[in-house]
Amino acid sequence: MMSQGNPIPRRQVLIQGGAAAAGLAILPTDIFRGWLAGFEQEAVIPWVERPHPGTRERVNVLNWEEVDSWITPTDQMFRVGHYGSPVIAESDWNLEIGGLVDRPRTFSLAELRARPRQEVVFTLECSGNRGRPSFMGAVHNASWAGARLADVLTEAGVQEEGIEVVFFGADEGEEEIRGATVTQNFARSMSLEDAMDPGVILAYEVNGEPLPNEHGFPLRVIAPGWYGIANVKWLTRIELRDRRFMGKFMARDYVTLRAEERDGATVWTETSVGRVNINSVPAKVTRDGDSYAIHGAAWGADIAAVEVRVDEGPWRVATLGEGQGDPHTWTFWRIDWDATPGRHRIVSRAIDADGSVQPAADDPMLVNKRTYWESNGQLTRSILID
Ligand SMILES: Nc1nc2c(c(=O)[nH]1)N[C@H]1C(S)=C(S)[C@@H](COP(=O)(O)O)O[C@H]1N2
Ligand SMILES: [Mo]
Repeated sequence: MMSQGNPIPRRQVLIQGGAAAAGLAILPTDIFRGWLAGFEQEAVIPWVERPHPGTRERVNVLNWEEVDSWITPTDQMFRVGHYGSPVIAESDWNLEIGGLVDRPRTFSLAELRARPRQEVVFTLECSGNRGRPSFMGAVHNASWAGARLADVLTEAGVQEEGIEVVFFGADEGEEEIRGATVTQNFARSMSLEDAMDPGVILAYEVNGEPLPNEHGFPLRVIAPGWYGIANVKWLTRIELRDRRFMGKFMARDYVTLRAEERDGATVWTETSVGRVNINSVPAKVTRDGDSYAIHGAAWGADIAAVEVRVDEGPWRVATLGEGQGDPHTWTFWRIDWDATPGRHRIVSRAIDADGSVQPAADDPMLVNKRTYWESNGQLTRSILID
């Protein structure tokens, strides 16, 4: 039951001031307590467009209609491994730091665990999420713990010429590169400046447990604010280099190709997938007696507002729930809906703290994009009310 009625988001209360002052007594945490319990009592009305049957089993993505906890349980987290999923024994493993550093060294897992522990809740999204109709829930919101990368780099003593930090995974595959066939490890890089961000950790735990094998045991990079690809699993080596790194997952795969109009001419740009973009989806429609509600999630930015539109109606402001104010986690939202029988189209758009709006599906930015990565356009879903 939605016993708390139709609460006013705190931001709105503050804007409306005086008349709504009574609303200030409702703390955001009170507002959302009971929502999750409410979810269970409400009936979920399935979307008309179903993902392909068996999708969940095949690629292990979230089923949005089943999402009922803000933290994604570990067994429901999607996973991606381009070169399979190596199984590593802790006793056979260490982390090397090398290249342009004054004090190259190795760490055992115990040595990393003994360092100051940093925790972060982070919504990790595969940049291919929503790039195809069958790949719709490649996103999870989990709690990670690990050692701070910046401290490890500082201790290693990055040399003057060291500008690029390359992260190598234990997983490897055969690649054909300009006529040569080579065996390569999965690798991604960041500029030294990005790698020194105090939010980036070398994570050994997720949701309070050691990393499961498929999520990178024993150690992975967790880089809040970056697409999944930057979060290198099965990490074995961190290497400082004096020039840009152009490995497969930086410069060939995970490249966004886009046409941009400049002075009447078309310029094609190719950019490496990196920081996450603002996004939102309507997750489910629920019914409780005669009351309908639309629930969803928004992420990829400091979410200031989410607006929802049904058919050709006006955009209406949703109520933000758990996650509001944290730019690195998803924010749950919901809105009451006076549903009428028939088929309806529901679309959401997220707006960040700077006022930037999630692009419409027909925004030139998206229409002129030729690759499927970074598909963050507004999502329209259909539903049948009887
Ligand atoms: N070593 C390694 N790390 C990797 C990958 C990989 O194939 N190998 N895949 C990346 C991609 S594309 C994504 S979306 C995330 C997925 O993280 P998860 O499997 O823990 O959900 O891991 C990233 N880290
Ligand atoms: Mo990904």
